[in-house]
Amino acid sequence: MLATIKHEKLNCWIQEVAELCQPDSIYWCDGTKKEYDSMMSLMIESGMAIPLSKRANSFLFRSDTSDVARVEDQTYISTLTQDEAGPTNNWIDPAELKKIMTDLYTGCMKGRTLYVIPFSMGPIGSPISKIGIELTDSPYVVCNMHIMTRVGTKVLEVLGTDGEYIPCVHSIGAPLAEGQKDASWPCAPIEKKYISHFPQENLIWSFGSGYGGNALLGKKCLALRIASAMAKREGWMAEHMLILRLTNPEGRRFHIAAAFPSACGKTNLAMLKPMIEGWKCECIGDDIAWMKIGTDGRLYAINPEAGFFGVAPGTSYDSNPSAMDSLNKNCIFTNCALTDDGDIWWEGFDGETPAHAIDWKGNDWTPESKSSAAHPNARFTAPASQCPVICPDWEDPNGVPIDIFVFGGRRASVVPLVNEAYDWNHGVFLGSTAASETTAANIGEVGNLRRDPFAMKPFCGYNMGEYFQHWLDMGNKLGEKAPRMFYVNWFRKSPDGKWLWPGFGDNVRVLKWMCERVEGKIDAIETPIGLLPKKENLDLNGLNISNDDIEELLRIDTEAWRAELSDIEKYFQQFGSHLPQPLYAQLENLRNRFK
Ligand code: TSX
Ligand code: MN
Repeated sequence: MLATIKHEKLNCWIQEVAELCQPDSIYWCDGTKKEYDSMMSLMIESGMAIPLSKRANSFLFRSDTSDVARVEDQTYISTLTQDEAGPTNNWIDPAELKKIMTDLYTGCMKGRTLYVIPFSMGPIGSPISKIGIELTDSPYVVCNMHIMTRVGTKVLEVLGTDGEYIPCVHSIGAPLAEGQKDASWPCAPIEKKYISHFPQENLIWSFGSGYGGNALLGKKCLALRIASAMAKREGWMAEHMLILRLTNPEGRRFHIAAAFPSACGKTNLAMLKPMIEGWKCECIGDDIAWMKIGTDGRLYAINPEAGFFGVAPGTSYDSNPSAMDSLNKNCIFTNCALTDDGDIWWEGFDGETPAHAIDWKGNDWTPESKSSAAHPNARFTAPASQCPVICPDWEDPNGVPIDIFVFGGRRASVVPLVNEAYDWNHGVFLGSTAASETTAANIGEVGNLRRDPFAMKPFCGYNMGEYFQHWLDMGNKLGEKAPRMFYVNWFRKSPDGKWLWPGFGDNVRVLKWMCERVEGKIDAIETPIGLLPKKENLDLNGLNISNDDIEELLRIDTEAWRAELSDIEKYFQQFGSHLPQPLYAQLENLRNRFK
């Protein structure tokens, strides 16, 4: 196969990386099932992969206890000036960072194979897709990339002799000495992990971690951080959004793209099972949307990924039946528990808790154990094609036309169930001020308010203030054809601490209201914070919810909003001169509407 690769720049770069990292051999991935199977066999032999007798062609992995999540503190946006990375990113001067990492990379693949993974983010050949080449010493990464992206020879054909690609270097940072026994999850110690992005040269360097977004470089690193910077330069959008198609009883289709911070159930919403008659929901993607303005002036979205890398704990037939039905075969499970009959298990799984299991650390576990059986950030990797509600057009190279943007967060109080933005700039204000209360599943104290603008705080590859400006610019280009914008909160609680809204499949009631707003069928109530539903326009048929609870869900607490105003003002200050003037104007308008 090597002989057929005539891309000189690509060959030179691989040679350079190989000379630095000194692998024992180089292997070009062709993306075939045969390749996947033989790679998995090697990992079963080495003890890294555990075949699951209950799920066909599915395997369990247990990571090192130091390597269980993305490492945001060690993730860098390395631009020429710190100002270009902005206040929400970690920054190191590119020359300095490359020096540090070149030292780490020196000899780091000794005793291992360097795998060359040609992959496409987006359907191969789509005008919105991008090609990446990941060089990695992790066979676990190769198998996950097979599921999460389109890997293989076809990608090289599209690349030809001088096509554009995004170079992605990855090493677990654990060279093997002659005769040394390998760890079951080799990686570097925490202080040596670096996830680095050089957006001005479309380059990714990752070292020391084999987990998730740190290692599967097509996802957060390429499709969000690097792509967001490319999108800014080229006039398109790379967003941390699910994409779904909602079809009403008359057969009219609405395409919705929605951004939520972690722990808000984005994957659950992406595969929503509508609880009202006659409405159908189909999933196009659960994490990332790439969007371009089409020849008709509308905004078209593709899902650049080919699989789901979902949080396992909490996923059940109750919370997300379609996700569960995607997991019966051809899946990779990481840091889940192993049951005695050879299946996986996690906290929140349907049915009875097993009396005994092996936990994510490989130790015996019983319900009496003090720690959880699965790690809170345990994951499944599943092919999107296995999702029973995957949209037949999910791989349409032209994408789907977006009608509605939804932003949201988890708020026990203050923020109502739903409100609509007055106009595009107001919607950008809502996205830029999005916030969520922290849960046990994320870092820091439980219940703290964390601003996560457009759910992009960890994923924006340039100055966040300039990113807000890009949103404003896109609105100007889209004009009348711009999607409508909404803000939701499924997580409001009553003063005595119970959930006010049933959530999950009943969220379609809120989406239905949005669709009817788009169709111009219903009017809404003008309030200081935006347009709220009239009670009678929310379809609550078959719901057991009191009038008092509905009023509380839609209540605007003026005192709490005054406090919110000053919090937003403080939060905006960090962006300094990069904060677009129209967002200050939106804050002023909001303040004035409360007068
Ligand atoms: O994913 C969630 N969604 C979106 C679903 C499409 N979750 C799970 C937590 C995030 C990982 C939710 N949790 C949602 C929600 O809409 N709402 C809630 C809060 C809630 C939890 C349990 C109930 C109701 C609301 N159960 C009963 O009332 C019986
Ligand atoms: Mn995500």
